[in-house]
Amino acid sequence: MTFTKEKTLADKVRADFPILNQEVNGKPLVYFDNAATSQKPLLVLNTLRDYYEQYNSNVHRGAHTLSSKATDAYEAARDKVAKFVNAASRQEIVFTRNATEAINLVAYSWGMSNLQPGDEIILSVMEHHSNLVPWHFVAQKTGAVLKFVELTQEETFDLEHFSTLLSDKTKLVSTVHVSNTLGCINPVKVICEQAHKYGAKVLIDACQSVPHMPVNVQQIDCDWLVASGHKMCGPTGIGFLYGKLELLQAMPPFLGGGEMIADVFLDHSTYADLPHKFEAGTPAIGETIALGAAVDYLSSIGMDQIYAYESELTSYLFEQLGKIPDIRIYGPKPKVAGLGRAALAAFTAGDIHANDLSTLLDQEGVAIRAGHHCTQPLHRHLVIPATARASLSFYNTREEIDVFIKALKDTLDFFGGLFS
Ligand code: 7TS
Repeated sequence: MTFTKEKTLADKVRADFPILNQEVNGKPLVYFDNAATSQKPLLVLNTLRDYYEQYNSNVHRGAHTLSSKATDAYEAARDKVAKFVNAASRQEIVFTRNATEAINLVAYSWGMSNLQPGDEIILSVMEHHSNLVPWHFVAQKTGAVLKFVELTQEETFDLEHFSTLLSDKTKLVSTVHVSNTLGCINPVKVICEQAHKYGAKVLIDACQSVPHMPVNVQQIDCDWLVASGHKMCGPTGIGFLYGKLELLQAMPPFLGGGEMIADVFLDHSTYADLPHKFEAGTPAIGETIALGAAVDYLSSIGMDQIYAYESELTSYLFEQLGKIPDIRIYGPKPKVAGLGRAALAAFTAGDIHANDLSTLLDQEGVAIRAGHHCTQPLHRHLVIPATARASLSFYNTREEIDVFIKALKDTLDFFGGLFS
């Protein structure tokens, strides 16, 4: 009797990602840097090419056929993103260049005009620089005070500490859904519930959750949520801001120019309705349409399926890394924190510098990231200069984890030999 191995999700989708089928330094590529940016399926590549090849034209202005086609496709992408995160209205989705720009939009538009000296903004020590630096600007300009949620023993978001920071002074909580370094999945629904009791607004940085699990803005009940297209199988140069309608309506424009106006006079102007009020100038049209294709692609697989498969990979990755002495992985163990964790592992290996590890792994065709991953304050908090990080996606396999583990062991043996 012959047994046929059941096909994994990666087996089913792998051929959609031609970039994965190549050798790097003479070895088959193992791409484990998905938290930095994901790879793009053919559907997305073809959608981008079709736009430039067949109907490249500016949106919202021309009465000609190509322009109508581009406008329809651009606005259809908004519908797709709205449905993907379950926004109550398509007007609640604003396209931005990336998550960083979306956070800056909220910081400049809402933060600069709503915060007073002594108001408090709660962030956490695990934030990406893009959810820190814009709030530094706001605090410096308005006199608002920044407070930081620390970590539990398991290196997750400390809800107890968070509740001690909340008060009537709290005007904003801005925090990450899934940490790009610790991999923890933060209890964003509870965070919103608690913050709202004090009348504070909540922004969720969903860069590392939207590509890997179902995200439902109405269920979370966040006031804003941001994500980057390039981490969710879409192109670079496109991301989005979700915001509750009334809040976005009350916020002043961020950037001024064409597309965002109703009427312009020499000395003043009136603004377009949402979401155009926040989309000044010619947008990234092809990239937005291709983001719509990425959303179609992810939806056709199903975010539940993606999360379930990636969770299996996470367990296997931890099991294998756990067998190597001197490896210290940061963040919670899979399934220990009750909230699960993302398919990434940031780790140190004894005294070996993360950059040296990643350079030697690259010689084996394995792409991982080394450094502070734009979470310098978190690394300082953990008293480590840098980590090496393997971050996986649904097109990765157990076999690739085996290759990574072997390359890592060989590298550690090499360093062991050097120092013995
Ligand atoms: N927030 C989180 C949680 C992120 O992981 C990143 C990017 C950003 C915000 C910023 O995204 P951008 O598209 O606006 O630049 N994180 C990473 C990373 O982990 N490695 O490279 C980029």
